[in-house]
Amino acid sequence: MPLLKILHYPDPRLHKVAKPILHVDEEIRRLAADMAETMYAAPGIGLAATQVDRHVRLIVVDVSEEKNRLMTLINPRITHKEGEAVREEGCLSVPGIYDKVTRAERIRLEAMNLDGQIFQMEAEGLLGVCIQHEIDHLDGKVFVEYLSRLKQNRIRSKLLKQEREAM
Ligand code: K1U
Ligand code: ZN
Repeated sequence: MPLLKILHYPDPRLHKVAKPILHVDEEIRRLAADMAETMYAAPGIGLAATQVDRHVRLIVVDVSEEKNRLMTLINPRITHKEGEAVREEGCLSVPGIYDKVTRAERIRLEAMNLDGQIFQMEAEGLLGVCIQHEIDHLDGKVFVEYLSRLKQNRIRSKLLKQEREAM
């Protein structure tokens, strides 16, 4: 299965809002499998379809040490948020940049699985943070947008310079 190319900030395609998935078909299942392989290879603990330039509401997440608890969430929607927690985040679309972000400590969400069944779940800790981070991607938001304008400008310049030097 092919590894997918991950878009890097400040690529404007990272700000597109993803569309809901109406039918879970073979194409969606293939995309989910390719995204999981790309996430594990990166390596990362999450990946949103937006990051691989596919603008549909699909995310994959696996925060386990053993990398054996893959979750594929279709049309994920947060239905309840509770508390506040500050955690250091990274992003495969913003390589080499880590910073603290404040998010809800606990979330409840609704999503569909690859069999097209809707389910509810609760998440906290790293899983909760990662799901919130990935849903932000589907809404066209990159974690650096929680940082100061000064930091955002520095990150943009640094990554543009890295891209130029890699060419
Ligand atoms: O969305 C992404 O770009 C994936 C991102 C998810 C994430 C990490 C930390 C906090 C919130 C969301 C990553 O996976 S960055 C890489 C990373 O954190 C990691 C990589 C290997 C092992 C452990 C963590
Ligand atoms: Zn990210």
